[in-house]
Amino acid sequence: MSTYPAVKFLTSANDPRQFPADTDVEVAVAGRSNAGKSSAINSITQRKGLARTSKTPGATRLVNFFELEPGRRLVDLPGYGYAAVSGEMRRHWGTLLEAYFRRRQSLRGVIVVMDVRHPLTDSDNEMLGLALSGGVPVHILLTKSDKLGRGAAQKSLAQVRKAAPEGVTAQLFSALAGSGVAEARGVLERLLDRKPEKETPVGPADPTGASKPGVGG
Ligand SMILES: Nc1nc2c(ncn2[C@@H]2O[C@H](COP(=O)(O)OP(=O)(O)O)[C@@H](O)[C@H]2O)c(=O)[nH]1
Ligand SMILES: [Mg+2]
Repeated sequence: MSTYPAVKFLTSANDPRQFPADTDVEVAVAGRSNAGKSSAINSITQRKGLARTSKTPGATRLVNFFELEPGRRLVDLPGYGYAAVSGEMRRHWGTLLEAYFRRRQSLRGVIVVMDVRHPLTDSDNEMLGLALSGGVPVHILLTKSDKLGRGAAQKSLAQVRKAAPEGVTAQLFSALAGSGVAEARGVLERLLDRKPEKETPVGPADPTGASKPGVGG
């Protein structure tokens, strides 16, 4: 049986005003274009077509929100690091990502997907910095591990664990071989269950309600 029998697409946002209501909990998935992010989301949720996979890098420009079950969301962030996009487009993505990490109260953790054969690129390191600036735990999925032999994959994992910022965890993953999927799902569940570091103040945090984005897009 599926862990998320009722998983469904919620909404796509091209602008922070289109983010769904910032209630309950969510985990974001980030990664370079073509790293294997959509494939990882489909494997973890056991839904083949949930997040679209593509052979066209840079195709996903939106923040896509999925509901795993009521009150628990998975967020597919726009892929980064694709050289062919215009400077203007890149600035738009950067602003959207920064807005997301700065305001999302419901964010409980970030999963960063990297190709096991070339992890921790400059843009990956920027993403780790951005994710950590949100004050939430970060977990790295080294995907496409089927592309390497066992020894080489383990070596890449050891190097990433050593080079990644303090507190960041990492694992091997393959959507194709189905390896590391249960481990990743376990991490996702633990992140969603995590209590936020800071106590939420009693009463309305924002009496004007101005920071509450509208539901839907
Ligand atoms: N061999 C292998 N290929 C993969 C794996 N995951 C994704 N891919 C391929 O990599 C390409 C990009 O995958 P996609 O999930 O769309 O990447 P995204 O751009 O990060 O969402 C597609 O051609 C996938 O079939 C994997 O675990 N192993
Ligand atoms: Mg994708």
